[in-house]
Amino acid sequence: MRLLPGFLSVERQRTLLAEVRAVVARAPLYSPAMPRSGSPYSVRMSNCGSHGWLSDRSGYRYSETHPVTGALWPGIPSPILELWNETTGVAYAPEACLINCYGPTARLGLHRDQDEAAKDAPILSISLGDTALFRLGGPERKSPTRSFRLGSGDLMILEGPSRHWFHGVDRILPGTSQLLPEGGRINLTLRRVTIP
Ligand code: MD3
Ligand code: FE
Repeated sequence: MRLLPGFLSVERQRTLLAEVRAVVARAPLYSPAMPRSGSPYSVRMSNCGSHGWLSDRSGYRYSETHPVTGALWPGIPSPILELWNETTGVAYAPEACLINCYGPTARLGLHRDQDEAAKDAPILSISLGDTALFRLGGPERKSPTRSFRLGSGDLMILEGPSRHWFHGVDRILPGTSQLLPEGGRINLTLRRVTIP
């Protein structure tokens, strides 16, 4: 895992935020349901890219279309693709950009990302807005965990073994960033889905 704290200048954060706003205008945030129970996540989501990550009663999967509008996901904006090229060191493009939107009380339980056929491709995480208390474990649910803060403009690259580790967001620290006028946090998770 590589953590790049403060990688993005405030100007670059604002550029990314404007691109995310334009995506969400076409592909609105929605509240996904958890498999089986159908309980809503506290995080609202949307996607851009050819593959969008979805969760609903029937499980987790990638879809080419928005679950509410039925439209194809918007493309991944070039400033976001440029960040992938700048930091991951791989020659192939990401296919999925999941947009996670956290209000002041939203959280994300400990889980692994394992819905991608491209199991060895890196994952790039971009944090915007309020700081998150992030938890990173190990290869098994019972592995010891540590927690650290992800602030606005921080990047995290998951590559090698860490790509498969358990992780989650314990909580958001409200009022820690001025980037989003409405408060809260936006995380962009870029992934390769199909085998390059
Ligand atoms: C560590 N999102 O959407 S991104 C997710 O901040 C997700 O919204 C979190 O976990 C968020 O699946 C964390 C950082 C991240 C992404 C993938 C990982 C951390 C990871 C894969 C392995 C280990
Ligand atoms: Fe994850």
